[in-house]
Amino acid sequence: MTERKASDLFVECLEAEGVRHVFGIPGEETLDLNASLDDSSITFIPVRHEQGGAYMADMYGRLTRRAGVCLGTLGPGATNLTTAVADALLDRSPLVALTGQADLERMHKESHQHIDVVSMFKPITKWNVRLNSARVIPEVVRKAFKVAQAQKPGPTHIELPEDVLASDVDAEPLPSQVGIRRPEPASRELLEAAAIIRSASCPIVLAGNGVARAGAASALREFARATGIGVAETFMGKGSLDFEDEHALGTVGLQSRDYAMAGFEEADVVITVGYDLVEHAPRNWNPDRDKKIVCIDTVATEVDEHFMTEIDLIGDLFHILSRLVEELRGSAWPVRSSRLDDIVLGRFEAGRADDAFPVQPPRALWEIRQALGPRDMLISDVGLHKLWIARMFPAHEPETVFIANGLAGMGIALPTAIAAKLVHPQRKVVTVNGDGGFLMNVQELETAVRLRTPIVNVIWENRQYGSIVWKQDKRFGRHFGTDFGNPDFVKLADAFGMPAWRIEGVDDFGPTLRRALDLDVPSLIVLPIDYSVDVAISHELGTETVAA
Ligand SMILES: Cc1ncc(C[n+]2csc(CCOP(=O)(O)OP(=O)(O)O)c2C)c(N)n1
Repeated sequence: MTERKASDLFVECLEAEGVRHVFGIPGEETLDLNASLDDSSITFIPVRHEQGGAYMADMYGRLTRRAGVCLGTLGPGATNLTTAVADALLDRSPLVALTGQADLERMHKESHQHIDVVSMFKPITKWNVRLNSARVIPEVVRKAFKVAQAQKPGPTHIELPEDVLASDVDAEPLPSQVGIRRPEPASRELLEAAAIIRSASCPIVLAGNGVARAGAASALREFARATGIGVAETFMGKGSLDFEDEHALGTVGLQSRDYAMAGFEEADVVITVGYDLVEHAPRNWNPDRDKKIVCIDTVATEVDEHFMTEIDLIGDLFHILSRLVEELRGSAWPVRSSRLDDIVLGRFEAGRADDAFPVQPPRALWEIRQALGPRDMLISDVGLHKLWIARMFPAHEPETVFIANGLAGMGIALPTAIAAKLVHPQRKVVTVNGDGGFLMNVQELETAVRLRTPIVNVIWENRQYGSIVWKQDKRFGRHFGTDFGNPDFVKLADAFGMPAWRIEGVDDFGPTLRRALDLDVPSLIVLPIDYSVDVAISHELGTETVAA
């Protein structure tokens, strides 16, 4: 063992965790840490706002299953991180946030830029600590990654007082343990669950965010094929089944009757798989509390009066689904059609022939689907466009359509797309944004240009906070506080040094999108959108149950 600067040891510990990138903005209180990063195998990626850096870490973690790392300095750097850290908590992304801090000896008194950052991070992290001594760096870093990556994944935070990182220390990194513990339910529980499902006259699966997170989509597909049981997906569960799979019942959650139209009304047993209640309250699909619920998840479930489960199968989703297939061999239910899917996909297909301009959402989504391959990625920002994507954009594979539906913060799409492209350079990445949300993290266009991450950003321009207009019009018959002007987005992109186009006719969108996707630099497309066609595409589907 050799004595060295604590910041060097800290970075060695990050290397031991397999960290390859740190996204953030350096500060005066992180001088030693940034110097140590500069001397390491880790690439520090400067961003243009800490929120952008934390969103990049969020997506990096989600796609790699290893915690993404972001850095901000004390005070304002730390406060700027919080929105995206909170997103990682509610969307279940492994993330480790690092913040600088003043010396330990000035923390007890009023002091420049000092706020109690650890208290601030408490409600938005799974675990959160101030590094009080250099000696414990190996334990603290290992714990931060272990907790962040454990099911259900989420953010942790380490505060780094400047004097602690500048001190000398003699210690070594602890080995990273990446093997995920794969606990299994007891055989008795599996048999009991199989018996409940076997006795069902009309079982149905509700698949959530956890399916992709646990890498269980192929097991779910096999479960559906072997049993005939249909699968409805939440917004974040999109792609658990290929939408063309005969067992796919569609994406539920936008309107009150989605669930009924997908088959929940007649269902007597609901099998939830990786379902996070943060997305849609179970009241929406179990209003009378009369469904028998078999819950398959990675950790013990939330309590909700509409989600009182018959049995919880807690453990590895892939394993549990495979075991249930064995137990249910011989019992097969008839494949059911979904009225929801018929309405939505019918409207989607009809979109191809819609030549209205400004463009209506179904046509815009139809063009994007044609331009992307099955494993390419569409990342939605938050607004009315998100509801259209959730409702209508058909997914072939898990982790190809990203809809932030936990925290649902505007401005998520651009920075997360940069990280997605870093992780999967061979896949095409498109973002769809409202003109409101896009400006919230527009500064990261510079990061995208600098990193040469060829993402295509499509802005649906309507000069309004569209989803709020939609809600206000419905409730009050008028809207207010929702209209704004825009910069000339093409000139703005040009100022960032990237190609951009404004679509002037509906038939231009598809070819322009293809052209942009062929480039090896980021680009931007402004698409005038007409939101007058209601996202609640059918009165049959009832009133809306979600906020954007
Ligand atoms: C950071 C943040 N602020 C406010 C909201 C509330 N909100 C949800 S959607 C929305 C409007 C989005 O407008 P825009 O980005 O233009 O997209 P559009 O609805 O027009 O598609 C607002 C204000 C939010 N989700 N996140």
